[in-house]
Amino acid sequence: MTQSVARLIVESLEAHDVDQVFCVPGESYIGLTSTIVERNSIRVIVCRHEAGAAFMAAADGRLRDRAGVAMVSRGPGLANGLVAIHSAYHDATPLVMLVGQVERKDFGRLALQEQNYSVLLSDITKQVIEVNEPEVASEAIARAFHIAESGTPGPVAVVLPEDIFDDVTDAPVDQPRPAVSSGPRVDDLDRLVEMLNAAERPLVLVGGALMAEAVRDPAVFKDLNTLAETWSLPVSPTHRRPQLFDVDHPNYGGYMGIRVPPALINEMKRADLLIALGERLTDTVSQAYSFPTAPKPQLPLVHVWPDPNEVGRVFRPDLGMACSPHEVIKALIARGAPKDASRRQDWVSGLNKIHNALLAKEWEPTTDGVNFAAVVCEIDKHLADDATVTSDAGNFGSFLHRYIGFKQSQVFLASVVGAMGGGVPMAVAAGLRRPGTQVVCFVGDGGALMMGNEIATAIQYGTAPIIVISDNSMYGTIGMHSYVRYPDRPIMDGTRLTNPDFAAWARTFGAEGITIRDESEVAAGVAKAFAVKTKPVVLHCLTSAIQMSAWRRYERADSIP
Ligand SMILES: Cc1ncc(C[n+]2csc(CCOP(=O)(O)OP(=O)(O)O)c2C)c(N)n1
Repeated sequence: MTQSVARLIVESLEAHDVDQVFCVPGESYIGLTSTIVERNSIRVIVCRHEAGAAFMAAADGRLRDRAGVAMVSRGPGLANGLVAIHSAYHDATPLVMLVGQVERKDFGRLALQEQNYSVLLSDITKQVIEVNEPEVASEAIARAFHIAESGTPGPVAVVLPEDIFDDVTDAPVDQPRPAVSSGPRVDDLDRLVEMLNAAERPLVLVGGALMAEAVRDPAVFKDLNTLAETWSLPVSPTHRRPQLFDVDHPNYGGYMGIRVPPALINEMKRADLLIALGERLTDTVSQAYSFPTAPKPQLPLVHVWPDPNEVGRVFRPDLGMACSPHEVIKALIARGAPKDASRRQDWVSGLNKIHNALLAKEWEPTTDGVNFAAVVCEIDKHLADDATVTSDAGNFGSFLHRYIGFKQSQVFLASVVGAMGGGVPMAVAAGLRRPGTQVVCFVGDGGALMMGNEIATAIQYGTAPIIVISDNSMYGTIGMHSYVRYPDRPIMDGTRLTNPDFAAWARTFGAEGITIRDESEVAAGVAKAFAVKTKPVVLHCLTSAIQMSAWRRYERADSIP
């Protein structure tokens, strides 16, 4: 059947289960947008910034373990979205970007907003697919999804010239390629069992690839818990994956986040076997390549990640397994734990004791604003078992990881690589995908004005996130880094911010705005925010700058002007 390229692309998206796309419209792909709207099978979420649209699409993808879809205009539109594409690339998050392009007859003329996307995106996408012939349009969509979702997931861009959408073709819809995954080799399993049996102090890190599998199959959590309990293994969720293990599980071996506190990392370093299960072992997780050391780990390393190009890329593991981490867990359970696994109980309990001590809900008083710990602990009391928590990047995030008792039934979304701007859009996406459930977003005053404009999108589409702003009047993380690296230099002018009244700002969007100025107002302010439910709430917290993170304070308070 002959049909337009635009129609063929929409049917191809439908074939890939796409039910919503995030965009800022542009004339370069108006033929596609209008066809989607006319056909009315896919919801178009119109955003305020392309980074917002792409962060939302990435979050939507993570919530379904499918590639989310963003549509952006050529040149400036795509340029605005780069931060989210970069983040998805580092975070191994599947994402399909549909990018407008100038008309084919003008290629190479530096026509209005023209850009060579194969060059521009070469280092932050898995592939750029340029569609210049109507016949390959559907094949391009199918390839984009397959590449975005396979191996190490990531972003793929499909570049669509403005004049191609009205071309007609009789090419059929190219159906989705079946998902490809593999289980462990028998020889490798034998070796893994041998190593595990011999280990007195093994440590299991769990990360993003296991998280992705859990989205499709909740049995992942049950199996992980069974493995930990029967084989006597401590389990440590890695940076920005805190909900992979229940915080109060006795086998919790401590959160392997950014800069693990000394008491915990020193004990972790006593491990005699490290098993990374679905964790890439990034700079952050490996504590800047010091645990494990790169390229040769200081202890035996088993690296399980579903992509042979990744296993062995940075670290030289003693055993590399390019397969599904869940399959490894299931295979170990099937083999049965060794009879003397319980000999490791002291090791497990020792780590767990440190973990619990670190997470004690205690904090020091502050004189220059609310200690954000008080707010986060109060919010933790209100969080439902199926809540979604999103986080922007910044030091306020350390309070979440210290004071929120995450559970496997909850969802946590953030840019793992630490891009600012993702928190609010991810909360909007979570509200759309998980209607009727609690969504709480944490963001600093810096991040709030970087991408807080997407509150308008939340209002437009009827989602009701609670957006908690830690307003310490500074880019606090950078202030901290300056202070630590150059303690004698005056640092504040380079990081200080003058902010609006964020509660009043929220009200101009039609959201609720609540301000917390003092610790005595925390309980009532938080309760009021959770009671709203029908529209977005901004909980504006005037927080201490002296308490620079959950773990650190300025010793020289005089350095805060
Ligand atoms: C897009 C982007 N720009 C800059 C940075 C560098 N950066 C990391 S944290 C941070 C400060 C965040 O400030 P704020 O949102 O106020 O949170 P705080 O650290 O004060 O808690 C900056 C500028 C970044 N990670 N991402």
